[in-house]
Amino acid sequence: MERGALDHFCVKAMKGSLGNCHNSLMNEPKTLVVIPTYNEIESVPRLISKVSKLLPDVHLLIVDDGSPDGTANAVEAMNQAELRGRTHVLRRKEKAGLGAAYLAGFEWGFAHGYEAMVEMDADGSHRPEDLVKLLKAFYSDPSIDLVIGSRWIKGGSVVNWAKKRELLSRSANKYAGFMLGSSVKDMTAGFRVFKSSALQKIDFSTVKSQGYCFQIEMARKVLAFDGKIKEVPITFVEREFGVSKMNMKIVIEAMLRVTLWGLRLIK
Ligand SMILES: Nc1nc2c(ncn2[C@@H]2O[C@H](COP(=O)(O)OP(=O)(O)OP(=O)(O)O)[C@@H](O)[C@H]2O)c(=O)[nH]1
Ligand SMILES: [Mg+2]
Repeated sequence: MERGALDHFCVKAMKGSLGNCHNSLMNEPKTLVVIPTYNEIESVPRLISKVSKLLPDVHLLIVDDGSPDGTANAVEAMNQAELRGRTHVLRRKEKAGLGAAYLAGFEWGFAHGYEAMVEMDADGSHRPEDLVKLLKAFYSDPSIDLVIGSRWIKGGSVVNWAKKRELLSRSANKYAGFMLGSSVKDMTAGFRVFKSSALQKIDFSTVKSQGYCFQIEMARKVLAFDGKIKEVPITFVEREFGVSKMNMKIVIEAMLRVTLWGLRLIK
């Protein structure tokens, strides 16, 4: 890995000691971890603490859609108390879907000049130790546009998922791969690192998906400009706290759009 690449994040996580950490305060943060939230007050403070301990150089952006449980206030309080301004909260009025929340987060990231933007769920399913792996892969190869944390490649796994849920995800990914002619094994994965300049090639006004189909659509758009995608195995852990926002509407949206894209009935 290049020296510059290592400077993006603390190597403490990889070498296991504070003494091996690069002098993080000397470096401009170049990586923004975007975390959309809706009623994640039990999960997101734990996640923020873990990520910022493991990766002191990254900044975090919580994109909250007016969570009635006070998620945004809790994060702001935490930011003042222990995080010293490394975490930002983008408050949106109402629940408008994962896709819209990410696009707003990316726009914020562009405006603040980050070079890389991470997508990460708030619910603990995406492990901070895997984030270290994703960033390492991303920064080790400047030609990469998108790193996907994959459950469905060798070395990837899911923990505490019902068989039914696993089957749904595996089949959805097989179907998407087949319909879209893509060799990406986990198109629906929501744990990713995008190069900002790659995201800037995408016209956000053409991104229409809201649920996890958003992930398929974004991967598809990267493939459309021949962007380089690398999958890195991760361990996905079922959420411990809070409630899943997955529902039938989200599944149908994905099935429908993938079919229409595959048959070239929509762009
Ligand atoms: N801002 C915002 N965040 C959302 C919205 N819907 C889901 N999220 C967040 O997106 C992330 C993923 O949502 P989950 O409910 O975990 O859905 P999922 O991971 O697809 O499904 P599960 O595996 O069942 O948890 C979590 O951090 C949610 O809080 C939304 O409409 N707006
Ligand atoms: Mg989840």
